[in-house]
Amino acid sequence: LSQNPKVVWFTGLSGSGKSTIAVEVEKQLFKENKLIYRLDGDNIRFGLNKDLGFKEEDRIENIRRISEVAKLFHDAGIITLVSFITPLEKMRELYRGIIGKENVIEVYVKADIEVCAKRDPKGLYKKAFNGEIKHFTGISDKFEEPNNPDLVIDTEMLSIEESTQLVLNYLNKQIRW
Ligand code: GGZ
Repeated sequence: LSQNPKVVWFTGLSGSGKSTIAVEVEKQLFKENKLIYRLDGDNIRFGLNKDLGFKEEDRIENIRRISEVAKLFHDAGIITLVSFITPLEKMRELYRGIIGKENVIEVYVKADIEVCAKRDPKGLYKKAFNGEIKHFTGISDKFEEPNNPDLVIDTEMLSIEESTQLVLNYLNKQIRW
């Protein structure tokens, strides 16, 4: 457990690298025997939030519930890595309000929409361009760049290893393990 646990909230476009980096950070901290937990689409959108889609009100409710869960983990002293697009600044204000601004580290995983669309690891951008997926972030739905992130990770410039290291360095400065 940590004396001053943090919620590390990764925001960024689909395909920007949020989950990849969060997984790598988790692996490294796990190796160091740190107590951590990771929340992402795979364990939240298929369970707790399986009733929610991608309309704005659903995304807001998605973020609200995730924030409440992250707050519980934080209360328990567990460092929590949270990786969701979180496309609008009002959603980021929502999680800061619920978890407490001082308890959150906001990491903007940055890559241009063209780059994400080219990576297209799951073929979702192709579907969004074809109109098969509506409300797709960055294509037919809004993504606002964060106003004041604690850390910006430019995945067009940095490797996964370098990106992971930047997050770990930042955490090691902030957290008393
Ligand atoms: C954006 C979508 C959509 C739409 C399905 N828009 O790259 P992925 O696949 O694995 O991660 C994306 C994930 C986004 O869910 P979040 O819960 O992170 O979004 S939010 O924070 O805005 O609530 C993507 C997939 O779900 N996906 N449809 N329309 N991403």
